[in-house]
Amino acid sequence: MGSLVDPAFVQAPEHRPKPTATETAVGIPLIDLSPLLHSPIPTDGGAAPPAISSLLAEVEAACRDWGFFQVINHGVPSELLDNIMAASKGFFALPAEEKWQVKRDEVNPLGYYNTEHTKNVRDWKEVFDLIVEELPVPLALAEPGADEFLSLRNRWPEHPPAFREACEKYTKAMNELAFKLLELISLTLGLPAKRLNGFFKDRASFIRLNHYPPCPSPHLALGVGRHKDAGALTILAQDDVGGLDVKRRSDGEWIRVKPIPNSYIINVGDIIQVWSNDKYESAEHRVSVNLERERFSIPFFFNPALYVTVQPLDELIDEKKRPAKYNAYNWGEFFKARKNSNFKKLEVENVQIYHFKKAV
Ligand SMILES: O=C(O)CCC(=O)C(=O)O
Repeated sequence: MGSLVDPAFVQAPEHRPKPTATETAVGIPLIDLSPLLHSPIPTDGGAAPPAISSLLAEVEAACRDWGFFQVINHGVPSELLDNIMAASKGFFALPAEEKWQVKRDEVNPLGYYNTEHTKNVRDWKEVFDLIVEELPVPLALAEPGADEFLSLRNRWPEHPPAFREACEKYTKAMNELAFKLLELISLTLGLPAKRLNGFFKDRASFIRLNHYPPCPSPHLALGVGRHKDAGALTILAQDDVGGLDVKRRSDGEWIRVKPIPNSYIINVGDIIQVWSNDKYESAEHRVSVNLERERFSIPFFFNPALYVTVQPLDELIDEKKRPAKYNAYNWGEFFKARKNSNFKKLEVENVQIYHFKKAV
């Protein structure tokens, strides 16, 4: 079959999806968060109740072996997801001219766009980005010269009318879930539950609404090319179409994540990889598209403040036995470089955490 899409979307042969994705019975782990509905996360250093201890063991194994897991009984009311999904569908169904009224540009990376590139190949999708908390100006500055961050302001479309409210309510619920997950992960690293919370005081989290239209050449293009998430944690909602593929660590096979109603997909990002000094690794993933059905997904990217210096946590480092594997880097600078390279095709590879890896 030849290409029916613009060459800008065509992946190199080695990165094209196979005609059939591997949907295995043993996919990414499924974790039931209901123990959190009955017992609080222990923050006083005391022993965790048995239900929380076994939850921690599951989270630890999932972060270590996959970097990905799905959660159910997470406590997020389902109508919040229904409302934001409806808002997203309503927005993407608008005429192109109306969507362009709220388009992102090189200065403010928030709003609508349909020209994102991942690893310099165009993605088969359109997106709308919004920041969760609009940042007060001085806090947004990572360093002198990073004045692009002054323009991190949401662009709200006029239609559909419930769009803004649906996004804001959903965002609040995501923040709560993200902090619970962060605290669980901190405990699995042998740290106090709230050890990582301080990095998120002026957090630069954002939400993306993704729309993947049907694609005439799904064997050549991808909805999102292979990538790892640069932030701390991602909480993803997807509809029932399916298309998210995760690279299995044990054999490098792409595994399709099965849609489960009212669940969220969680993945650890590069920042947790660095904080944990590689105990946990952020996993490569991508999105396959299909011929017939459009697909919608909503990732929530839980990110620390832009001024945070990211480096392996002191408590997990031992100069002799477990030396730090990464040099420190500034999160705001990293975020800015990534956003720029996603906006347009560049001739060079965009910044990756392995650029900060220490020579051994
Ligand atoms: O749509 C999905 O399932 C994943 C989206 C994703 O990886 C992204 O937007 O970075």
